[in-house]
Amino acid sequence: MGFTPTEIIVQKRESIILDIANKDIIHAFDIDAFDVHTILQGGTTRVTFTPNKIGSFSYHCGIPRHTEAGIPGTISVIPERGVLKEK
Ligand SMILES: [Cu+2]
Repeated sequence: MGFTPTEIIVQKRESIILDIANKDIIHAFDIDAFDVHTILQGGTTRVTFTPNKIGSFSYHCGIPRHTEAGIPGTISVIPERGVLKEK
């Protein structure tokens, strides 16, 4: 009922590809902040998205009752390389 790792750090506007392995019953991978909602069957599921805002956001399994039982992870989005100050 948790993800490993529990924290990922990415850059804003970077194309993110996550290959998520699920060795358990059906789960989901949800980052509400970026409207990412993917069902994880057994095996590996690829999730792609591009974070468009800076900050700290949580990801979790959105299957009913799993959210409450699970341990959310944190995705930290940092400024793009070469951008010193965000407006
Ligand atoms: Cu789950």
